[in-house]
Amino acid sequence: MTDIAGSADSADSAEIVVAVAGQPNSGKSTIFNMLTGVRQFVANYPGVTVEKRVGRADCRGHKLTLVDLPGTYSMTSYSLEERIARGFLLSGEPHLVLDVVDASNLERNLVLTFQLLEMRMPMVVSLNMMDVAEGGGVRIDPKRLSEQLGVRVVPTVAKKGRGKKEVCEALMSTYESKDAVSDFRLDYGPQLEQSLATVEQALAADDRASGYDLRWLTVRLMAGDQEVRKIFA
Ligand SMILES: Nc1nc2c(ncn2[C@@H]2O[C@H](COP(=O)(O)OP(=O)(O)OP(=O)(O)O)[C@@H](O)[C@H]2O)c(=O)[nH]1
Ligand SMILES: [Mg+2]
Repeated sequence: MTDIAGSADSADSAEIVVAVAGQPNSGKSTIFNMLTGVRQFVANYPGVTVEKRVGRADCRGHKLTLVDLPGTYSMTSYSLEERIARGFLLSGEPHLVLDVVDASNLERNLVLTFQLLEMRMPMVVSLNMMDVAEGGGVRIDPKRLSEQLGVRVVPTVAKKGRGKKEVCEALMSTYESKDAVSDFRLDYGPQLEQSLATVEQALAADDRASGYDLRWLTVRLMAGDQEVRKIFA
């Protein structure tokens, strides 16, 4: 599965690699800075000149390598940033995704969260900008959201360093739990679901699909994703 994946030489194998993903301006870099402090360096993604920010953190005695991904509204393949972010997630290098969500813009931000969940990687949601959300009268129940998404949800105010310990704890608990991948499944409605099932069945017998999550591959193919289509070209 190397066609659309872009790996990078950022971590020792003993380290836990965390990809920090999220929509533009959700506070990814602030969360990244909060967790890594000054232990940062800059590299490039293979083949492109886009800056790759990498940092180190210690969580509960474990060494973490964090990668601050470019901000993307979705996880398709329409822009260079999206291809880079998705390529890194699919490279097999990250063990965990930290999805930074702007709590004051929850509905729009969840579009990306759903796409990340469809990639079926162990994930933690940082419900950031809680101060802005609360200031605007938005009330979110993190526990309820966590139950609905099937992942740990941690309220944060990254700008003030609030939630650092809790994010660390959630990352480690997710890493250590055996059923770390959420079974959340977006329902596309009876008609589409029928078509998805047919395509997924066909893909199950196709060697080129091996190594990918079949449901994710099916959804992306049916959405006309050019990068994913290349796998079958
Ligand atoms: N009020 C408030 N501001 C925040 C919080 N977290 C981040 N910010 C601010 O929001 C702005 C955007 O934060 P960044 O960390 O640069 O966001 P980003 O997701 O890395 O943005 P891109 O890399 O451009 O996608 C900055 O001015 C931060 O200081 C928060 O929890 N509360
Ligand atoms: Mg940033």
